[in-house]
Amino acid sequence: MNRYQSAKEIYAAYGIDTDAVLDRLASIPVSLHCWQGDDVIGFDHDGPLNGGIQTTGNYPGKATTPEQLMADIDKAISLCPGKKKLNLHACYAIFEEGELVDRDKLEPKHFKKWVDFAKERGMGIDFNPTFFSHPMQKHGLTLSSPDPDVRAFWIEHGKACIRISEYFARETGIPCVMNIWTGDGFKDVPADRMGPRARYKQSIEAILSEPFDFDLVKPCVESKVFGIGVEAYTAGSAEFTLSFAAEHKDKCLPLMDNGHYHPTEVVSDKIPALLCFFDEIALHITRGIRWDSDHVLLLDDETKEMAKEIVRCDAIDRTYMALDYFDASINRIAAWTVGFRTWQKALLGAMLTPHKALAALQDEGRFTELMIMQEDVKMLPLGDIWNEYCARTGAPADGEWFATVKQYENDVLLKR
Ligand SMILES: [Mn+2]
Repeated sequence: MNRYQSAKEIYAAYGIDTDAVLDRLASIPVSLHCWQGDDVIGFDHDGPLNGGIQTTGNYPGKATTPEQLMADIDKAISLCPGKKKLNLHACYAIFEEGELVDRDKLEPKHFKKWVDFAKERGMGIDFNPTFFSHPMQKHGLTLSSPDPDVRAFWIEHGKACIRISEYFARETGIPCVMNIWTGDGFKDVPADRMGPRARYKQSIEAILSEPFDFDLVKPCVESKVFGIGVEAYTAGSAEFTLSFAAEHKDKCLPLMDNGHYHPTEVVSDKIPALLCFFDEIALHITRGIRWDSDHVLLLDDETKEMAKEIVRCDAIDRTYMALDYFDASINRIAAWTVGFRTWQKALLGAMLTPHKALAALQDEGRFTELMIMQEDVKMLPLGDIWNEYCARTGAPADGEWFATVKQYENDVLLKR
């Protein structure tokens, strides 16, 4: 008997059909963020990344052209099992030679090459207006600015992005999640906390007044408790965005990024809370560490707990999952690969957990046995099922993919 057959029998004793789990896991779309490949720069400006986010590190070989970024994404997805979606930011518009279009005037045609790329690979596309790294950020504010010209510019950008998102959905046949996040905030104690939020609310409402089909475009609002340079206050706080989404349920979803909360808060606990009130929710999956919200995803306790909540709440089809992190200090293709494979492992572990039996112990008040069983299932042979999953999906096993990355680094990245 091989290791998979042996593990399959162990899980079967818990009532889990591992073959069915592997089929299901391979069908769950997870959005891969293009911005890990070039440190969140994009192709529409020469300036640095600024406006509440920052990359650190100077690892050689980052992509500087659309062709390079697409080649790097291809390399990463070839190393990852599972169904992918492509996550783009508006600053990744691709212009013709000599053409430059500002963000308020972007059109679907500026993303046609991405659509071709996604369609050739059978992927849907998610999208994000880019409210940072741009001179129309005034005193660090965009949609919440007191300057009506600044707000108008960014509202037009948001509306343009809704039109582009609908284009993505129609072209690929897969709904497009369009996430609104701004770094709007203040470095130090504000004199007015409500004014920026009132303007932010009106601005997002203005963006969502652009006509769109909610079955095709899924606008989201993402909160963040702080940013680099906006440590004291953000307009888009957790309460602000969650309340906004609740009040606009007919055309907006809440998006939780697990790096965007106070360090002792956990998104795993927030997932079932939101599922009581929203038909669908969206996640940015990342790893916060001290002041940074964007380290490469690893298989730590909270990552596993988030996946468990999605699975045991029977919410795989109600949750849009996207990775969101960027590390410029290590090989960027390895960063993508580690994070994507990690989330696959977290989902697999969650799907191989006997949730109904555990919940029954809770409901029956048998807390001693619940504790024991929760500890016991941690030692089940997850790795053997993971290896089978990689083999069935044609992805390399753990320990077998980094040589490919190193070869690509030598052949391609170091020659840039
Ligand atoms: Mn995020």
